[in-house]
Amino acid sequence: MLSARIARFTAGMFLAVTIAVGGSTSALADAGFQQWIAEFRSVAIQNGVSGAVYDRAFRGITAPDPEVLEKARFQPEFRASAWQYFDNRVNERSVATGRQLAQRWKPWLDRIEQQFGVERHILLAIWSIESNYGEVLNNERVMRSLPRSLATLGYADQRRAKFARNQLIAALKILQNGDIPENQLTSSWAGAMGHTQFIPTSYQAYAVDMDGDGRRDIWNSVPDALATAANLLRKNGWRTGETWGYEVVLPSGRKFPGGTMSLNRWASIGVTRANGKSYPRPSDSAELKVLQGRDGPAFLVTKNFTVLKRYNNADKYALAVGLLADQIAGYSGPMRDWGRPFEPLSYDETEELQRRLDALGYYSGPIDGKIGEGSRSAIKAFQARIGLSQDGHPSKEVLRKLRGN
Ligand SMILES: [Ca+2]
Repeated sequence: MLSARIARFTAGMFLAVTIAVGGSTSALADAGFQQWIAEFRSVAIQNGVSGAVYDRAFRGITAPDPEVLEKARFQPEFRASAWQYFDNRVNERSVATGRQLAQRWKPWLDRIEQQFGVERHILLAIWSIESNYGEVLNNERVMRSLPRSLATLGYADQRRAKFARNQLIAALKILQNGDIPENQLTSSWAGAMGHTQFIPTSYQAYAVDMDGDGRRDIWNSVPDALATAANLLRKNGWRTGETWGYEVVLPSGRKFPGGTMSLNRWASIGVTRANGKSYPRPSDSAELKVLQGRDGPAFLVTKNFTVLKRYNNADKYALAVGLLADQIAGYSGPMRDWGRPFEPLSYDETEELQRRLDALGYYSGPIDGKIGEGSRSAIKAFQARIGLSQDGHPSKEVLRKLRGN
């Protein structure tokens, strides 16, 4: 999702009226919400949105979206460890699908690379991680009305109110510009739109009409969406033909300096490439990133890594994009695997685990090979029933027990 600010928000500080349930309370909430919409109309008009566009955008919207508030309140019970984050994003399925789509969209990817100077595998990896190559856009549980979602946050989530108001103005201008009809203006609960999950202000800054139909349609046009992502990277300093970084090995028994040094300097203190090759551009400056302690994979990251973080300001995000891009392009890695406290499953086995948990009534979420809160809770419940320790890990052991059940 295209905003570090969103990711850092935590729950809390909601107006109590929106959380309470029950007849009279929800009626109250509706009236307050409708008043908010009525009042924000003049703000929108002051910012150059026509009253007619505003009224069309909010036609039929009378109550806040309770699922948006539910998502806004949700706090993961713990920080995902590195292997959880990467296994859900860089796996056999995301690599294989990326390779298929590289073929299907080759003529457009050729043109986008030519025009923006951003390599196709990076764009495919972003597409995968942002929307599962557009799959998420078909999921009505995930994609919702953008005006309603932003108005809900603006009305009922004090921490996000300013963000939501700014994004709502930008969203209304997208409608006013005719890029997308209002019934197709959908987003995630937090306002991330289309194949590449841009928030409205970033859309305003970077959206591209690549296919030339006169509309910047990142919801329905894959060329528009991928070119928009490429444009963001280019405008933030992407260096054509250069990598995002290198997997390295760390010599034992010493501490390493923070900050950036040339790859030459890193090599001189023993930080060498994991594949044994030399650095192709030894004078480039690079920073050391170790996400899982000394025993996990280590990387020296270069300028393009920081450009990727303009998409989402998290090291693990940029690293997942880089690693997935490399694998789609045919490289392997990382050579040193993420240390997992259990024997991991393949992608297909993870889907099988979810299907079996579903069949036994422990799980009702999507069968998508991604282990989130729902899958973890289901695994824990199953582990509890058969007397295993409840770690919630998608392990070979749990799958064996499920098969024998
Ligand atoms: Ca277009």
